[in-house]
Amino acid sequence: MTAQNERLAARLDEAARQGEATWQPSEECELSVADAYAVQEWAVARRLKRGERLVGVKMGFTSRQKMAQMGVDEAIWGRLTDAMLVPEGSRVAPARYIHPRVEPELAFLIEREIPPGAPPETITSAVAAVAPALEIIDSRYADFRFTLADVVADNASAAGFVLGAWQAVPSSLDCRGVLLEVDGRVAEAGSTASILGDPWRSLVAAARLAGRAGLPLKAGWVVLAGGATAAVPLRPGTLVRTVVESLGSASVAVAVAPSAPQP
Ligand code: 0L1
Ligand code: MG
Repeated sequence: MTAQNERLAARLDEAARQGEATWQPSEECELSVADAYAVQEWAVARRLKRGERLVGVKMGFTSRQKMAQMGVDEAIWGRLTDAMLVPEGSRVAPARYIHPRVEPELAFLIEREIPPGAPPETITSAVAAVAPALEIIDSRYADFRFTLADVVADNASAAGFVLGAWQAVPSSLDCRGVLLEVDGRVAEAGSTASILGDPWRSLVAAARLAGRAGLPLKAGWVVLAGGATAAVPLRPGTLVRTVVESLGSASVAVAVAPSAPQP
């Protein structure tokens, strides 16, 4: 770890802790994607030192549109800790985030450790269950503006996740309808096909990318496969729910922001 990467990791970690945006590494230095993953690992290591536990990984840029927008042909990944888990149906405090957005996802529960380099059949057969999920993304950068390396360093904007009830693994997961509702109204509609064409492909990519970093997917871990629709702002006082065809739902409420003190 270079002194520069260590400094970037500390700055990003502090921005997440304080819920305050910071500037992009690309504004002050040249950061390769490999360096950005090192910054991500170091920033998450600071969380682990404070007592958080790694509980899985998330995939990002898993839709063709997002990849094209970023000019990349590979998805990115980030690390999930237990402190990011928001219990299903609970109420989160908006002050915890900077400018959160929420997107509907599919989650995999890993039953057996997947060693780096495992073939696709080993990866898919290591899954115990699947669940509808919501991911809360909260870029630590102003206006959600970033380069590829910036967002990788920022742990792929990971901030929170909600898991619906785990379900037995169905024979196929592609082309399931997905709704994202805000206060009972459909805000976005999509399909699990938007997740790399098939969420199983995203799981295989997650095992490959994390494995490349020397991180085997462990028993009990969760893999968030990627957004099935565009993300929408997570606004105070709203209830957000996703419904995934034949798999159920996951929801989260956002508390009303505390009112400003009266003069
Ligand atoms: O989970 C995602 O696909 C988001 C990856 C990071 C990019 C963003 O913050 O939109
Ligand atoms: Mg996501």
